[in-house]
Amino acid sequence: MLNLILFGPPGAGKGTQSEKIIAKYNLIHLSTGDLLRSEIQAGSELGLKAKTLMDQGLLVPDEVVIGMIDHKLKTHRDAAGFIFDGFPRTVKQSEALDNLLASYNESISVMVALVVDDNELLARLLKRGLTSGRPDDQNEELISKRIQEYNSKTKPVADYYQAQGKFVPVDGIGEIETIFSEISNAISAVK
Ligand code: B4P
Repeated sequence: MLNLILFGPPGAGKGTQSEKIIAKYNLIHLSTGDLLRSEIQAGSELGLKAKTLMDQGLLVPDEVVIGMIDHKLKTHRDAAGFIFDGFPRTVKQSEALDNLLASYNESISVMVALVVDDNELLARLLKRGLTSGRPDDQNEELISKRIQEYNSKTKPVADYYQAQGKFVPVDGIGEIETIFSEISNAISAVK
């Protein structure tokens, strides 16, 4: 089974590259951002709570996203593998993911981290905000808050997987196809 974490700050290209990886490797896509946005759209209680936090650029509580991932892993027991996009975003989420996978005798194969500087992230997200309708892409202050949350809570996740020898950084600036080819190389090395 191939279990890939696609890691990086907001706007690094995780969603964009996920689509290409899924098409090539036939993996199940687990994007906590997409799952949360579906809950918001459905108007569920969980969605309403998540929306308040997401609209402020803040992370949603660990228990909420861990519960969603747990549920998805249970419903895709026959998958060829998973791509975790936007998850884990805290060390607590990383520990929970490792434990969940261990309960199926599985583990993370590799973490690919897209490296993009803050100015480029801001430019990309403001551009996406012109058409995405996403409240969290709408202004500079909110995007800076998301980057701040990433730096304080999410960056340590990279160290967590580096300590396991699973961390592979990839330059996330440039042509989408070039970046995808670098990611494919990182996957081939563990497949
Ligand atoms: P996410 O949905 O994960 O949102 P994201 O980080 O903005 O997306 P992504 O990085 O995938 O965007 P992409 O680069 O593809 O999270 C949203 C919110 O949900 C979080 O802030 C948080 O509140 C909550 N949340 C989600 N998961 C959570 C968790 N595990 N724990 C707690 N809270 C959680 O796209 C960006 C733009 O760049 C696009 O317009 C794209 O076209 C462009 N782009 C991509 N690659 C490019 C390239 N090479 N060159 C130029 N532009 C490029």
